[in-house]
Amino acid sequence: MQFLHLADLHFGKSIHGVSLLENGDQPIWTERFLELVREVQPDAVVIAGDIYDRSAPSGEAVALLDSVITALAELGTAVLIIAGNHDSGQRLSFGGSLLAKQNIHIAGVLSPKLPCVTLYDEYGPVHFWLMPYVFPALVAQKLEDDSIHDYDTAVRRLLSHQDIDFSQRNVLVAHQNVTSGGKETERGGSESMVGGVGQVDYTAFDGFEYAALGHIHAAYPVGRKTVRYAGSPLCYHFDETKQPAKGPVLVTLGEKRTEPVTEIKTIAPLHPMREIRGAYEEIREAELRNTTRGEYIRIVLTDRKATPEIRAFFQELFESRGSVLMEFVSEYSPFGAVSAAQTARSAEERAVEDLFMDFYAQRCDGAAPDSREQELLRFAGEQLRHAEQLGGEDAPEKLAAALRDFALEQGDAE
Ligand SMILES: [Mn+2]
Repeated sequence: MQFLHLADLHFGKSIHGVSLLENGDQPIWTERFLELVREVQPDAVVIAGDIYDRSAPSGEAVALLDSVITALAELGTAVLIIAGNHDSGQRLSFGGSLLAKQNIHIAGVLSPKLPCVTLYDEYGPVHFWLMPYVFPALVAQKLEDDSIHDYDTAVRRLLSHQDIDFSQRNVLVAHQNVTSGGKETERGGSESMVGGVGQVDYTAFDGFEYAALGHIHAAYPVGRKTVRYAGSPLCYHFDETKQPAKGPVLVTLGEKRTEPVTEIKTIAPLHPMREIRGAYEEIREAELRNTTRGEYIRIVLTDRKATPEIRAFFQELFESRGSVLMEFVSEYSPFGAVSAAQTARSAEERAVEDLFMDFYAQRCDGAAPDSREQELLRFAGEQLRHAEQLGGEDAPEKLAAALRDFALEQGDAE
């Protein structure tokens, strides 16, 4: 059996004010992805969360997902989708039981018994367990177990609550911060700090043939080859241009007790991202000669300040080539770097933690919050996003109490 594992589509995402939907990046990626599906003809396509960039996606983002799953259904490919921390599980589940009849299975809202989809090949059944993004309070609520306080415990208790026959082949689809031995791994750069709080050790997935993970935007295995992040389909941050290739992972499952084979199938982006670093004159010379078209560009000046005049020059040059100058910064002046207009434009696209980090840096002369403050900040952001999901009118009081407990706990730990 073969399936394509992908994750973190973030349909509707903007980078530096450029909409990846309107500018064609995500629609073209979708076309190229469907070409890949036609070529490979997998039994299933598995999407491990963060389908949309925000919980209330735009009409265009919804239409794009609609076109993908419709095309996959027509190709006869099973589709398995879970909600990530960016998705609204409820919205994603719309029409879920009807779609299931078309072999499109969406796990949006967490239920104590996870949806399990069984597909068959010549070696028998393969059970796909669909676990939408979970956090401790949610699992505690669903399992009516007050003793769950951390992510690792939450995921293990939830899995042990399922009736999984490990003598058969099982695949888990999950969207969590999975680590090996507590070591934080290669982040994509574009995850922001969202959901960065709780680690789940990869050993929680022992027994599964394969764990199809989403959440971290880099593509890599965690702990063992077959617990794996697919990575986001496109680079969402300039730091990610330095990462190894990412893209859908083609997973070939053989018989029970044979190791699955994985292969990364890269899909060329419509607008490749490129960072240019150096002295002004050198960059100017090189770029006047370089006629590459249709790129997303970041310039880092190393020898002078990033003035509006220099910015205007490059902006015009790149625009004439169908490229976009997304970032123009100087290593000399970290705060003159991003223009106020740019910051304002992208503010609503960013996580509250990131906005606060910027605010903090501006107020404290470039200093960053220390690690304890960062943890607190992550925790607060996480709780805010969860408040709606958990419901209840006393959410603000609960948040305040949770923050206080968390701060005390962190203080004790130090
Ligand atoms: Mn995520």
